[in-house]
Amino acid sequence: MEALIFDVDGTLADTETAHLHAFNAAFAEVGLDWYWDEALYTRLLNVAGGKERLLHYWHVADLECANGSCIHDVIEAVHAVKTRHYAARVSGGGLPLRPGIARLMAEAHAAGLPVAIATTTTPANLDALLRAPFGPAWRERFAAIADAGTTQVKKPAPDVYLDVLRQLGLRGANCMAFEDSANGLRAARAAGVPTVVTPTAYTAHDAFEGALAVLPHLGDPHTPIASPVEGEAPGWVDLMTLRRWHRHALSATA
Ligand code: XBP
Ligand code: MG
Repeated sequence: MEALIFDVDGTLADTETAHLHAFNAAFAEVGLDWYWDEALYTRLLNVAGGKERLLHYWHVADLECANGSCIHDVIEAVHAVKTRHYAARVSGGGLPLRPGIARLMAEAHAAGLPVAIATTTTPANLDALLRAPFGPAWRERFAAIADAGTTQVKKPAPDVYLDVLRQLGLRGANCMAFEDSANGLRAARAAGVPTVVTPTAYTAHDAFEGALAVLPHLGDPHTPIASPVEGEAPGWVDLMTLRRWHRHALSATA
């Protein structure tokens, strides 16, 4: 196992409620009488990418528009306002990392194991979320980053994972991915990356066949998880566990 590749939204942190509130704040600010509740947003999350999600909602809601160009302009404008609201909500440490993330990244750093990010979210969201836990130089923690600024085609397409693998100079099979959603799992698997899934309430209903493991989160000494293996003590996922799971995954495909 030569690198860890993390998704962001739902994986590094449980961010989608903050995204939802930011979308609704943007609708109100621009004067759109739209409101997304959690049930609708959970369904809309099947479309990765905030701009793509807005366009999907526009078509599903069969909304009027003078001509095709206005849809594009409205979506760009609404999404820029939404990104400002999201950054305001999560910057300054408003949203903690999920259990095990900081610990696993520290273990990887101590072991000299590269850590990367493969996300469909907007670059500005990364800075707002990661500046607090990792400091202003947070980008130095990551050997490679692919996001909506570097890669146009969103998950479940593998593009962000292929971009990260190209930057790392590694094969997908030699890495480990961490995701929260079916779209993310499909993207990582399409790039050949063995994947551990830690769903959130928004994605708990997704289907995760092909995942190496599906866990409530990665755990920590103070927030242990029930062991994924019957009879093993509750605990947390550390590098040794991941290397063991990765070896099993490689031998299963050999
Ligand atoms: C999840 C997404 C993003 C966020 C909203 O990204 O699909 O679109 O929901 O962020 P990840 P934007 O791949 O990290 O799970 O509005 O910036 O797209
Ligand atoms: Mg995600």
